[in-house]
Amino acid sequence: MRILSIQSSVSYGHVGNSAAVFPLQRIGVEVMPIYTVAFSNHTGYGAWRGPMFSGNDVREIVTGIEERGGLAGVDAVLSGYQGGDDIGDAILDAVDRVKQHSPDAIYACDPVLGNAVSGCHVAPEVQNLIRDRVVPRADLITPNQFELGFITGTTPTTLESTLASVDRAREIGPSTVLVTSVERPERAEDYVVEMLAVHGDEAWLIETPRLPLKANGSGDVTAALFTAHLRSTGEARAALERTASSVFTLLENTLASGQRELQLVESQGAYAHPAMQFEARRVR
Ligand code: PXL
Repeated sequence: MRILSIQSSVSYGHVGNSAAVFPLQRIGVEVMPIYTVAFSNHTGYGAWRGPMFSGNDVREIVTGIEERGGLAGVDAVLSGYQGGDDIGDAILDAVDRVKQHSPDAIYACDPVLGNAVSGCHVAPEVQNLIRDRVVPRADLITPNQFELGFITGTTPTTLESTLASVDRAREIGPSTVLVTSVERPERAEDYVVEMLAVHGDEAWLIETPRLPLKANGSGDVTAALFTAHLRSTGEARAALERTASSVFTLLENTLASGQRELQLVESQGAYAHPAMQFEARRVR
């Protein structure tokens, strides 16, 4: 399996490609990372150093890979958080060029906008670009519930309304949707986290205990593993169960370490041999 992954690099800690690449490699994926920024650390610290790259920088790297024949045999293009507003067009350009050389490749887009608690944390022009031009071109999207609402102009809250919003999203373009956090006021328990995967005519829901930590980069690992597992198994259930298992163990290890950054390398066994401690339930 070969994945072209267009995301951030950070030297200290793990977000973007610095979170996605190693777990993918650990499960045997040949990753071609392209960097959108080269920062010292993630922006959650409030201060960071290092350059942002332009859309043209990204295009140059894609061209160089193309000249080596590296856009053939690609299974997926993966993109995440977009800093500048010209990166979106460069990503769409990369998707076009990959699909020319690898017609079966899918475009997996994590439409990073923000979350229900802190609101949107990307610039308004990037939000609109993602909703209006990027998502329609994606085959797989991995929004949280807040992002799903923004993309579809809906307010998903219950499981039913979340499924309806997913259907809306699928009319816009992507055939597969992974909702990475389903918050449901109809459920009293706030000690669980739910993820919902809709693919073909199946919808699968998985529940994991809610751990008391907010770790930057966990969404990037989730999107990367789900993309690879979906591509290799073709099954939403298997992809969801493996991904949830790996990410939960990663978060458990991170919590136990007392560190702020994901214990990404220490958790390597969880990617290759997930404990499979959770079972998905079919909800459609
Ligand atoms: O996890 C997404 C992400 C990507 N890139 C950078 C970030 C973050 C989240 O903090 O700071 C630079």
